[in-house]
Amino acid sequence: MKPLFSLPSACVLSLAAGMQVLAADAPGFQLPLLPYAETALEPYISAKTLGFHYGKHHKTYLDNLNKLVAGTPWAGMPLEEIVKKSAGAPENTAIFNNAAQVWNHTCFWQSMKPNGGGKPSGALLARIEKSFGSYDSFTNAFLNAAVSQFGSGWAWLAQDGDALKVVKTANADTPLAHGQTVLLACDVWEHAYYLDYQNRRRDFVQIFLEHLANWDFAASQLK
Ligand code: MN3
Repeated sequence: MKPLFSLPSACVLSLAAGMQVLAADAPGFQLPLLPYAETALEPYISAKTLGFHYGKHHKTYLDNLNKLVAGTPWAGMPLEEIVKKSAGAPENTAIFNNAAQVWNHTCFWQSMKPNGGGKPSGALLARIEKSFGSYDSFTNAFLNAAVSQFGSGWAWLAQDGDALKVVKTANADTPLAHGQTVLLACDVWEHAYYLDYQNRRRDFVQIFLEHLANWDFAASQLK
């Protein structure tokens, strides 16, 4: 499969820039391509899970968003701007939910790679150790956030000012709407893991950290 955006990895994200191109080139937003094959994350995430998650869940958010913004001033905006401008406004809840979920899932696909996970290195590790004390403290915080998110939501490694933080959000909410920069996203909605792990969310998130986390992506997002 082709990469998510046909750019060298150093400039892959800028999600905003990539999405802007997609918005300008098509009558609506288009589903970004997965950065790997649907089988690429096996045995940790099955092709069945990834196929449904990308081809049904992600695509449905995208289709809903395109229907909601068609013929409105939202239609010409970059995706990130829609997320930021619709956040917190009750009359824009449906637009926010679908726009944020399109953005969040694009981030999630980038946050994983085959043979990923384990301890990062270099500047990213130094920043993690500075903010959390140690890599183990970070993984504990990330696991706890992911497991304690009641119901559907997300666990994130985000940058807030100079500090790295572990953040959990409910439903479609995203650090992007709170002025934070996303370094790593983990979807903890049941559809992300139920076919492979049933109710064992902690096992899924542990596997995510040990075998899937794309630290190259996270490092590329550091400011
Ligand atoms: Mn999902």
